[in-house]
Amino acid sequence: MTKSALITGITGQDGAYLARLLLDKGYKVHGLVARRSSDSRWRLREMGVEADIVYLDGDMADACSVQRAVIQSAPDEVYNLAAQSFVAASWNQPVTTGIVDGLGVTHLLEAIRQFSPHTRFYQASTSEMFGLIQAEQQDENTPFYPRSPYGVAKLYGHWITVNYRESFNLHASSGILFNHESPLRGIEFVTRKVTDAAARIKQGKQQELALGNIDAKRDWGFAGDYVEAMWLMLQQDKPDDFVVATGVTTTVREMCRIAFDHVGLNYRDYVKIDPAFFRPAEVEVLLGNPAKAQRVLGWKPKTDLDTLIRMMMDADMKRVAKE
Ligand code: NAP
Ligand code: G4F
Repeated sequence: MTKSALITGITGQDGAYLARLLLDKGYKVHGLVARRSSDSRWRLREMGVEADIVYLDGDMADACSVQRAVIQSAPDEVYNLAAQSFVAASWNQPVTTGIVDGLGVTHLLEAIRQFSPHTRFYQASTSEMFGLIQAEQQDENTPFYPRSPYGVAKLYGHWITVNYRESFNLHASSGILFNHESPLRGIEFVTRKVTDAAARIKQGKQQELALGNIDAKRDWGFAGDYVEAMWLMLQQDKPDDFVVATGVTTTVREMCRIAFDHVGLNYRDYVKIDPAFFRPAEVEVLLGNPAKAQRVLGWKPKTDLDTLIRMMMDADMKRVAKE
């Protein structure tokens, strides 16, 4: 029997990779898409899946539309990827971030509880919940200490997922994913900002690159690997929470070096520090321990940072050349 999936946030980076994965596995894929004044399906076109998806209008802030999407898609699995996901923007839009990333999760869980309680649910939780880290390497038992309105909203989303699992016996799992990137990453995130700028500088279309805290460290993986972990969580008999990470942490500075090196440039000649890109409260370092995901799900990251940044650089070099 063909399985039905509903993906919120299908037009985002992870949504595009997950849609491809589920279509390849034979799922009927539905996508909740918020009304935008300009085209938001470019990533789905890049993945070659735009025509294969059933689109449902809706917004995570609008409980009625979320409920209708659940009823119309009759999903075996729901992947809640929709979010205002840019940490820096969350200080400027704290209420929207709280509604979409926090309360929006309840809209979806409540629709599932009332209309489709057999549906398995995945919540896109984040390593930003660890924020001011309470352990050198973070795992499922590390206490949370979010440092941004985004992290706080996501923590609500995480705990309401746990609560609905425990209260109503829903098959609801939370993936605590560390940073993951790809050529489809939004340009505002630091990896894409750097690979795009390095490509432009190499091709004479930009002179320098302004960044904030380049001493921050992140545990970066590849989005294509991470959506497999999401799917695996919903194939388990028991719902649970899982950290998904590489177990390696690297500074923004070193990531810049890798990107610029790849096109024969020295990042030190181009990167300028601009206080405008520093955050009101920073998450200085993140380092995940994916041992549980490996043990229970049989999941392991396949792509190291060097390979990932090279993949992004190659894609940006081609794209910038065509502009
Ligand atoms: P992304 O590229 O920013 O995609 C976010 C998606 O959410 C887009 O499809 C966006 O639609 C949609 N969206 C935003 N507001 C919405 C609303 N009010 N109603 C319905 N849809 C809405 O994010 P991503 O990198 O793919 O991440 C996917 C999820 O994982 C997010 O929840 C993010 O917070 C979480 N996460 C990401 C990472 C990471 O490193 N990438 C790590 C941990 C957790 P539009 O395209 O129309 O804007
Ligand atoms: O690429 P970033 O903006 O990602 P951040 O804040 O870690 O958040 C991403 O990963 C989270 C998982 O941990 C997700 F939940 C979230 O949705 C998002 O996908 O920034 C990474 C680091 C930060 O420390 C930031 O201060 O890079 C530093 N940075 C330095 N200069 C910069 C810049 N970040 C951005 N975006 N732009 C800069 O110019």
